[in-house]
Amino acid sequence: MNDLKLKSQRWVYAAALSALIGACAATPQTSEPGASPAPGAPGAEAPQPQGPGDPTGTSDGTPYAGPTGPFTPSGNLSMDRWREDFANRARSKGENPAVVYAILEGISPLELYLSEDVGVASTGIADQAEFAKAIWEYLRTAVTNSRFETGQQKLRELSPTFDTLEQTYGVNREAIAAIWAMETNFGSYIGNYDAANTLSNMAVEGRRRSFAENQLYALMEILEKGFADREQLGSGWAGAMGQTQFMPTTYLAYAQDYDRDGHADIWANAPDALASAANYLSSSGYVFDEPWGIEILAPANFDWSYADGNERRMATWKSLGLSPIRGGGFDVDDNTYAELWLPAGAEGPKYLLFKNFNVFKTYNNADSYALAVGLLADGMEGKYGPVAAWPKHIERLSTQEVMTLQETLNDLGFEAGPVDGIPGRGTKAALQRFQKAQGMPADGYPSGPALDAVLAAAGS
Ligand SMILES: [Ca+2]
Repeated sequence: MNDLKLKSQRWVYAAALSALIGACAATPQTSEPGASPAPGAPGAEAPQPQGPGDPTGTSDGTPYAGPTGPFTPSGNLSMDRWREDFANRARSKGENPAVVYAILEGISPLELYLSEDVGVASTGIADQAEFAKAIWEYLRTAVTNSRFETGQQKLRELSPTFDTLEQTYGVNREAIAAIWAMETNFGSYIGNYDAANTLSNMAVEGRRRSFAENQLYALMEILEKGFADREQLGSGWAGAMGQTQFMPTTYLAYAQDYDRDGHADIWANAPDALASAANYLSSSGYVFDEPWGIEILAPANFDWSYADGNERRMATWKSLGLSPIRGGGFDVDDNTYAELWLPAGAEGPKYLLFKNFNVFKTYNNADSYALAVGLLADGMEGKYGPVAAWPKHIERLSTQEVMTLQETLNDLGFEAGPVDGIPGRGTKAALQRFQKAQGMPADGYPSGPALDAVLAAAGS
């Protein structure tokens, strides 16, 4: 923009108009599902994305037909009341009564959501592995030799499919395969819940009712448009469907019918599922051939307060003395932005993270999940990590101790934010400010020694 400001306003307008006309003339509508570019036009060689299905192309286009009621009682009064009310609202919104019936008939209470015992109902929902375990414990079950081997085998078996996916969506094959591994262990475990049932349970449970009802509307649309059959709509316990674990709204927005049989079958058809994941990653901003992260070494006495969540140009990181732990130089442009991240403090593995790391997090918003995806993708290329050892010898903090840390940092004026026992970015930043003020390595790692130092400074 600075360059443009030097030119006259008229020139800018003329250039923009000419660029726009040029773009319209030369570029086919490559993002339009099913569009075919003119022969010889740029992009004519690249395969075209294909949306969730083409009901008018392969089905006869008639509306979904079937019984419209009455519902069989579910055995749970709250569920029956909610269903009557929701079905009425859906029909008055114009949903096809046969579709409403097909989605909501046969639902039944799941202990996971509707147990009388609060302890049962909250387990699994609140206590997600990504947050409860040490990161190396999480990675030990997520990033395994068996997944590297299966991944390499799948990449060989489906090599032409992955070629097409890279060309069409601009997402590296190992990244797609790593997501596939994380979500359903390469399609071997797609969950044995019925999506409509688990989402109905979520709606009745109530905390996420409007979310669950929106997902149920999306299921109705999938059925109405003939993208999938009623029996296909299986999911995991939270309603995520198929080999790439798409919520119904995500399916409608991103699912792809790779083999063009009229249905985006993310459940049984691996290429459809992989194209869907690639389309989602691509739409989330994936940068082809850019690393998700590079494990680094830093010079002695490096100021770890640079690990503050801010992105800086590679030129800056190089000038600060960071280098790849595997040796050689960074194979990334100096103007590319990266964030310095210490998943387990200055004594553990340390990474420069690039845009693709955050793209992985659009799938599951946990740093540990994105790290697992990245490590799996690298391992499928024979590049195993992390190179540095995890600092298992440093005492980790319990939830109660994290709360003490947060409370004490707040008392000392370092503003750790809410005292919730979760050592998030706010807690780490506050600890870094404390460490820096004390002349300690400012890595923000909420460890036993860090808590001791904070308590000592508070005189307690
Ligand atoms: Ca298909």
